[in-house]
Amino acid sequence: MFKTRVCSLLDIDYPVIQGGMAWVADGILVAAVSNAGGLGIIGAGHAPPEVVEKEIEKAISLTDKTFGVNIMLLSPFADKIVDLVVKHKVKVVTTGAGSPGKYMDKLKTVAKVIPVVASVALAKRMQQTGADAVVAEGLESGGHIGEISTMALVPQIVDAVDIPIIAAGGIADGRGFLAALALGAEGIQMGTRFILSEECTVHPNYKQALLKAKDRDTVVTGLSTGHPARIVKNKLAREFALKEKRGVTIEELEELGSGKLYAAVREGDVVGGSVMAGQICGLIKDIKPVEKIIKDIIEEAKIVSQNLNSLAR
Ligand code: TUI
Repeated sequence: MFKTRVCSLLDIDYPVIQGGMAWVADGILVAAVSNAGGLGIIGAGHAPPEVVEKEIEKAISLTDKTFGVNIMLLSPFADKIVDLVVKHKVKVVTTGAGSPGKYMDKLKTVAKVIPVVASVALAKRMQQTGADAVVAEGLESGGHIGEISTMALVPQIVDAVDIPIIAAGGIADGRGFLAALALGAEGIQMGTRFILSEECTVHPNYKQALLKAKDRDTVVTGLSTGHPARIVKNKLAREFALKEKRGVTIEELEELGSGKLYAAVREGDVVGGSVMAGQICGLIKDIKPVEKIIKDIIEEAKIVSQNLNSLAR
């Protein structure tokens, strides 16, 4: 059921991918997702290579299944993370916040390369450069985002390229999964849903902040820096809005954001820290084991698909 090109490309049972969230997606979460038949992805973010290498080694020790690493292209350590991927023969790489063009040849010697894109133009460029698939990420996502919603972005990219598309942004259950397939995607990537899993090791305050958040409780900060990010509304978000309204320098805004994701995720500072989450956080009411998250999505999608089928008769 729901076997797509994404399943054969990545050697996974279900076309369900866990977003490579910085400071969040560690070896434990990643191994849990891959062991449950999806694809776990370590989030390198801005972390130094020693830290990322430990998580790669942890994932290797906890699963025999395929897992991946996300390279955040704004990181000063991106070159070093590429070297780590090659050293450990990591089988899948996703990239974010830029174009991985200059790393493509090197990465492709060991890994399937799946850039995260937020536009048709970049999706086409990535196909030309040799990408194996792309993640089409809508503005509903948490963290750094583009300008187009998932509903509008996915079918436009599906029509523009031949490689498989994985939809991301605003998906957390079987309805979202099936909707993504209806748009022509061959898999989904979820972040927020996997933060609210038993295996996710983020600070309990972070999970509680997400459980409490309703539909309108996220906001996009840092638009004027050119690197907008969706976070849960809090004191930091208000400070960002105030400074942006006053027209402070990009440097001052970047200074305000620096280290704030780590503070929220690992230290539990959900007031002054950056609580990145997608708009779908309002839908998620429970913390479940990773395996149940994936199984529930597939089961729900089967039922919804049957309901739609009878509606179409
Ligand atoms: O990368 C993400 N999400 C992230 S990265 C991150 S760490 C960070 N923190 C603060 C500021 C910036 C980053 C937190 N969340 N998602 C993938 C993604 N990539 N979303 C959007 C893009 C993107 C945007 C523009 C990719 C390419 C692009 O243009 C590149 C080009 O050359 O056209």
